[in-house]
Amino acid sequence: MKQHAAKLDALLAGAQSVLLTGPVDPDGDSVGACLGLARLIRARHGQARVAVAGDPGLRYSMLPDAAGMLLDADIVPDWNVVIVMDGDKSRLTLEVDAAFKAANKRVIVDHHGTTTSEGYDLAILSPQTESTCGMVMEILDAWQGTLDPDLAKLLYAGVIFDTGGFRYSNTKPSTHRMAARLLETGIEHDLIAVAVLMERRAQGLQLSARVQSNMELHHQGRVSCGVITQALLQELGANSTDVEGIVESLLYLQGVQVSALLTERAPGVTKLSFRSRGQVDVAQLARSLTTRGGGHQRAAGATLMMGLDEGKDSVLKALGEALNR
Ligand SMILES: [Mn+2]
Repeated sequence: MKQHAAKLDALLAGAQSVLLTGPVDPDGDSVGACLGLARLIRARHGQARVAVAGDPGLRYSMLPDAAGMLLDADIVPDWNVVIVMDGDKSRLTLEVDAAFKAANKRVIVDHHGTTTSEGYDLAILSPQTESTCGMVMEILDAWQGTLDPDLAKLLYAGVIFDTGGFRYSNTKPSTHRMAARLLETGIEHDLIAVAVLMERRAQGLQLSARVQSNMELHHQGRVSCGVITQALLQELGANSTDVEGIVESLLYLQGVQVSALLTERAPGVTKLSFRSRGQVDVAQLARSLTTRGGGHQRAAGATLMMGLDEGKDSVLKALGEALNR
């Protein structure tokens, strides 16, 4: 990481403007990593205008600096450097993608195994790190920056999101060592855990109940599948943040190896989320369905340019083949 951090430092020297961004529908790790690295860059490259693109939603609005994030409508393609974090450029929103393409320098900082360095001036990739926030911690150390409580809150949000509160297989001794350093700054970590992992809107609980009661089991009970239509979202007054956590709730059923959740985005556009217990590499599976897919071995997603029924058929077919391999 030291060499990469030095390269990033050199690339940022003299930059007038830096835009950091995660993928569409940013999660706790991408919000924490973007806001965290933005703080480091502001402290080190004071000449630059630094901003983070994305909608923090209700869940992350309590994090430091979240109120200053730029919504898509406010993004003009006039940034010297665009840094994509925690998900590759295929998952940018239209407005951010325009800024990315217009930038002088393009950077990726990511831990997703399906992300490649192609199309970037600098690629900092670390699939072995549990979270992109863990990578920001390494950049902090390489730059000999200061870990203050606000930065610690941001990085803690990311590390607990991506490890499911230190429960997933990606949790390592280094993850706990990082968490210990974050807690030593005196942050109220329990409040971050409630906001990031536990609290939800009533609409989200109702949505979860409806998806669970209509869940289907396939392939001898090894696959659970849930479906969310636009009509259901409208009926409950639910939005995309209310969908968080539902695909996990379908995974830990006895016998289930993979859970799949299909959400209707628009007519002919379906968002797919996968979770796996490890037997099936769902990042590869998502990528095999579309180039707009990828993620981690046990947590992945894709945008399918097809309706819900067609999407479900192709997902179940691919899962059947993967399970019988
Ligand atoms: Mn991540």
